Amino acid sequence: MSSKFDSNAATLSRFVMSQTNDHDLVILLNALAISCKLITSAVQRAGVAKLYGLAGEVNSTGDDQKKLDVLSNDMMINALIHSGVCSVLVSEENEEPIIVPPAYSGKFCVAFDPLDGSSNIDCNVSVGTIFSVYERKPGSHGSVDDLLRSGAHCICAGYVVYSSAVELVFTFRGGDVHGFCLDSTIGEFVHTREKMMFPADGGKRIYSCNEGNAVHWDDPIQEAVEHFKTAEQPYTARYVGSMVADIHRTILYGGIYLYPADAKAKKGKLRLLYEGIPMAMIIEQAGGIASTGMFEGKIQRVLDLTPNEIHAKCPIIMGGKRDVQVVYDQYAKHGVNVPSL
Ligand code: AFP
Repeated sequence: MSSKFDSNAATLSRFVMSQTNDHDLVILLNALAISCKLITSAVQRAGVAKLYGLAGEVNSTGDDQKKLDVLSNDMMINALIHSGVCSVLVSEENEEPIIVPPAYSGKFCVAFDPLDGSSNIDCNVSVGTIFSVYERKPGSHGSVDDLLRSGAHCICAGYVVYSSAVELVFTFRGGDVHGFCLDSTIGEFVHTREKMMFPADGGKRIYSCNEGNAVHWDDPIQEAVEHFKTAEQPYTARYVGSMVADIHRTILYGGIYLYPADAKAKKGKLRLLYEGIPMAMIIEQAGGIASTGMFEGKIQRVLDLTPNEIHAKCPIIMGGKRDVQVVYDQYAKHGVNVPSL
């Protein structure tokens, strides 16, 4: 019988329970989903609830904190601590790691950017949440060392984009990438995209970067972007300035996203633990490439990097093979050893 009501809703919780026997992991993803629903409510009511503007503090990155940054951070921290399954939390908004009190402590360590793209908040442009999950090392009671490990140790990663729809995208290590839209009528994330994959042919020809930094880029990056603009089939420029929105579009439509190292920011801008690693895991498991471009003397895979501190940065070149190859070709012309794709 057709009906506008779903009598068999494929919710996020149901999906997670079907994928793992680890009850603590189910609880963790439930806590993450709840925090993202709370953040959705705050983002959607930002205007009427007078949540635009600055909170008056500066975060770990040196950026001015917005009121919504602070509120979203509190929402995530409270939900994760009270889940009882986390021992260490790292947030973009907190200089120091948060060690969960023993009464609530559990086996997971979570790094997150509660509200990425917050400079877009006050004009209602898409923002997002990004998270990566690690398990404590055997014998550890929870310390930053549990998180200062390469992307190979990340067990699960995801992001939520708060936009015309609210969508949570996540993957378990080695698994497929799935998308879940928030159905506001039932307050649940519902499975809407199965096995998300980059368009096989590279998809739309889109390049996405902050070209205001172009004078600081190295020659191969400048030449790659020039190639995108002057190719026989020229590319279109799209740049939201919220990594979540730019990466979400790149996975769905195709193209390439670049935030490279440059002469003024030798490690790039983006943060490894809660931007680079989770997005790299999602990108690779959706069939894309997640590279650093030239970083510390060589071209590396983002997931091979090990952060030396919780807010470590990394350059990012992410996209489909067709377009990352263009960047690698420019490096090869300059005599750099490039990985084969
Ligand atoms: P904000 O949260 O300070 O807006 O930074 C967002 C971000 O970390 C990432 O989401 C964007 O892709 C990138 O920075 C934009 O940086 P630029 O403003 O330098 O282009």
